[in-house]
Amino acid sequence: MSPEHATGSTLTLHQVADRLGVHYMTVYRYIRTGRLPATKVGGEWQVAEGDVVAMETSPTAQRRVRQRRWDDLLVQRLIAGDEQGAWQVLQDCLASGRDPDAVYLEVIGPALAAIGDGWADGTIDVAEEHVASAIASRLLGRLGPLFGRRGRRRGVLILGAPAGDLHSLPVTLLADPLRGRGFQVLDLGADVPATSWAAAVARVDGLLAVGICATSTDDLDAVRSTVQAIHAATDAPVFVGGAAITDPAQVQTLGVDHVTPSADAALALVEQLAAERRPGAPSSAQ
Ligand code: B12
Repeated sequence: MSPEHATGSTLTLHQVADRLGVHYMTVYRYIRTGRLPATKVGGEWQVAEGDVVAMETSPTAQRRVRQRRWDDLLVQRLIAGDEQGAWQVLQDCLASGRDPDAVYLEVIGPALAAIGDGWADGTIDVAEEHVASAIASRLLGRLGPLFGRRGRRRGVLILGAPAGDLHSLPVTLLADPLRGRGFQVLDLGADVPATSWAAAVARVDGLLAVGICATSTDDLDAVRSTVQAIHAATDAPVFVGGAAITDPAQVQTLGVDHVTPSADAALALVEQLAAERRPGAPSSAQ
């Protein structure tokens, strides 16, 4: 509780959530990240009402209300197992003027990350997280056609996750925005053995690049052997990104050509590789 708001009544996490019109997980995140002062009393978080008022009236909070927190709304529907409601949130978001890229990278991605935080904190159980993931997969399947683009393909890309890594959603979350930019993307999905990566890349002539998405930190050895197998089968550059790619020293041991710390960085890299591929374009090493 901050000293200047120490008087007055206190609210529970759920009461604060109702008051601010956000999911209780979001309030939990505010507390954990220090944005909302709180104290734990008998295992329950308590928040001074004055601190809630301060948050309600802050310019950031007001901007949020104006913009609507689409990711919060989506988290609520996903956790409730309400696929139709989740779909409606995304439709409303698109109708408000956000483009499909923003829906993927600024709404669905952060909503999934929030659900992962809740799972790690114990505020969301495994069943809720699994239901949310299954709905998210179906939502991406329904949204995918929005990224269709007519005209000549700008190059072929192969994306996927290494053996042992079951996270396919982050792959699709990048694959579709790349399709929207005119690239042909083969999405290999999750848990792809190194030999299958090698076979897949060898089947494509003139491959622009290969992207490995490593989400589970347990699977970095698999990334290393995947990179070796791909390099033995194609000259195409290999880039790696994803939540597991955090330690620069570790990254150096993976043997990749490029590292992409975010979806935006991955999109920019592919654009750069396509530009370099154009006849007469100067080539650049990393
Ligand atoms: C959904 C989910 C699952 C689902 C996956 C379903 C599916 N079909 O994908 C299931 C239930 C299978 C699952 C399993 C597990 N999960 Co999980 N999961 C998640 C969750 C909630 C969402 C993943 C997601 O889609 N994120 C959204 C995208 C946007 O996230 P992103 O990584 O930032 O993706 C972007 C970047 O990678 C970027 N990018 C940058 N460069 C590049 C390059 C390329 C080529 C690509 C494609 C993308 C890319 O673009 C992406 C798109 O924006 C995350 C939480 C989280 N924070 O992500 C946990 C999370 C990833 N899981 C976690 C864990 C621990 C597990 C399990 C070990 C749990 C368990 N005990 O069984 C298992 C691991 C199984 C395995 N062997 O892989 C941890 C990972 C911790 C770690 N770093 O190792 C997380 C972070 C949860 C947490 N907070 O602890 N999980």
